[in-house]
Amino acid sequence: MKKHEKEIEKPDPAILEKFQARTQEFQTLMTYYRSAIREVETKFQILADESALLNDRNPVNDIQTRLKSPQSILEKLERKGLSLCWENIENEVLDVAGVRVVCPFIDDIDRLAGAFLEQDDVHLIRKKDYIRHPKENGYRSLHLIIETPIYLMHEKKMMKVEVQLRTIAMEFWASLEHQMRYKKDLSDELIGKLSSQLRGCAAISANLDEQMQSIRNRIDQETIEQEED
Ligand code: 0O2
Repeated sequence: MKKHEKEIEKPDPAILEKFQARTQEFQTLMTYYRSAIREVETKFQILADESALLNDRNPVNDIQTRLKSPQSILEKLERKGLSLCWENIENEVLDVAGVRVVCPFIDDIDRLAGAFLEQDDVHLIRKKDYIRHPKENGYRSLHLIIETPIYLMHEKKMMKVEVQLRTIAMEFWASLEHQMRYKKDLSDELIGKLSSQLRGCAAISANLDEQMQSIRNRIDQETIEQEED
């Protein structure tokens, strides 16, 4: 299983200044989020290891983690008309801690999400199913906002983490679409054309996921039948 943490982009000095005025406070909060990311990542690694052992197949292709940059946190708070403080970050920016789990097949997503949400110390806050209900632009993924404890020296603290589960095909599509969205020098005309092409690719990718799942199911069924004989 590959694992990597996205490099944190260099923040704008003016934004850094706002954060630096409360350095200690924010470093503490970010340390808590980093710990929560570790907890969630470990949970998925354990589920993947067990599945690989029982089914001879790893349901996790890749786990990516990221801590939202100070710049993005501030932008989100400003969009919501909120000031920069600990409470607003904790209550209103639900994706400071992000864990993305990339799976080979759609069924892997359902199984992993189910097993993860059944755990005693994982509390579901919000679920957005962009797989069953893709976004207008074709984006598909399962998004979960959960709360899970981290254990500190003298207290237990509940932390929110955004978990995104998607297939390899969904990840391929989303990373290209993300690049297009964040590329600032593309003309509106080109963005229009590329968006429409991407919508077409989203349909092809959804179809690919379905076909791959159906082949997977057929192989599994055959294996069961052979074992019964
Ligand atoms: P990055 O760089 O990936 O972190 P909320 O304020 O939480 O209620 P939000 O943040 O719009 O509303 O929540 P949502 O819809 O769950 O989406 C959050 C994240 O999902 C995004 O984070 C993306 O990672 C991903 N995402 C959602 N829609 C799209 C899409 O159309 N295309 C792609 N490529 N990714 C998408 P960020 O902060 O935008 O970006």
